[in-house]
Amino acid sequence: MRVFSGIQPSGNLHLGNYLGAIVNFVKLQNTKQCIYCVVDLHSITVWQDPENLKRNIHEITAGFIASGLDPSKSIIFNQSSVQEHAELSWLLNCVARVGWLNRMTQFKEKAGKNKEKMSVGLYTYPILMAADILAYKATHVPVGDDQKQHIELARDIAQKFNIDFHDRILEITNEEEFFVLPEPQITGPVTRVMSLRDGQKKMSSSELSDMTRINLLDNADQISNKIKKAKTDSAPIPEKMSEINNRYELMNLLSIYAGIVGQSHEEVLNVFSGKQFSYLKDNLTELLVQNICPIGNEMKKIINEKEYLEKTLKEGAEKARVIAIPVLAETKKIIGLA
Ligand code: AQP
Repeated sequence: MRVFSGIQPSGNLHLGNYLGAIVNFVKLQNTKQCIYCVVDLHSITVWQDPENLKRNIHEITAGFIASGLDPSKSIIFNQSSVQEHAELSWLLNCVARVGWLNRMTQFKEKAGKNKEKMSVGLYTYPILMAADILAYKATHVPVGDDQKQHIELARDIAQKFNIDFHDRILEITNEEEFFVLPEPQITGPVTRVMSLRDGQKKMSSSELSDMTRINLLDNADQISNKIKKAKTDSAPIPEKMSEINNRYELMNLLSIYAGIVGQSHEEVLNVFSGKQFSYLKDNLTELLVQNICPIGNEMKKIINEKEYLEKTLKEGAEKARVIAIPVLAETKKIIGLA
């Protein structure tokens, strides 16, 4: 069993990344071989200021370590330093079908009405993601709920490759299949954290307003201000989950609380039912300050240790390449390129 996942260095590492993905990364590193990547090639599918990109790569790396990832247990590196990702991605571009990409909802959401003006990279992003995973023959991919469709695409690509090249695979490897079909692990404490300003939109690093998200680098005052101003409604907090219905913002605040304390929604609702929203918000603020600020403070320290971060990424890339180089070489052989 091998775990692979990644996070884009697009700035604003947030509570959604933490609860949806990183908490799981940390858990898995004690029982499985884990590979965690700062996916810088993915981040440049939309404009990144070159002056900030390196710092953002360091920020994610520091976020990983401050959250509990141990570079001696997990392989931590940045994507562009392992060239096999990009090369395998091209080979898989020739396996994936246009119709499959056209179904990707994330591209549709991000491009909106400006499809023609988006980078081609944003459109083919899920194929690079498939290459990230398949280059390591990863069996498990811990992600938030928003990435489910991309993992399904990675499975489709792996399966088509295995079918298209079946006879070559058998001849060269003596196996029936070459690529492993990866399983999504959507089991974080909260699989989709929503925006603090719109309970039907995902909390996101690219959302213009910083008030929509809690960043891991936010201080206590920022957290308090954002939670205070988080959108709510005027109805009282109900007694049963079945009574929450379409109250998305309430559901989001309860989910964040439940995710951090490790309790069920029902248990959390028992504490807050009948109370004012201000009581829920004060308690949630306290909880976030207690749990997120120490991570942010540690991140701030580690971000300044540039040599340590560079060394960690370099050593991680060397370990990653030991796995990815033979996979790419065999892929090329199967295709007939080598
Ligand atoms: N809101 C979220 N709730 C739960 N999980 C989330 N993830 C992202 N947002 C949420 C998970 O975090 C991992 C890294 O995702 P990414 O690299 O796509 O991170 P991002 O750039 O921060 O994603 P955003 O915030 O959605 O930004 P945009 O909109 O700019 O792409 C993944 O496992 C993801 O599921």
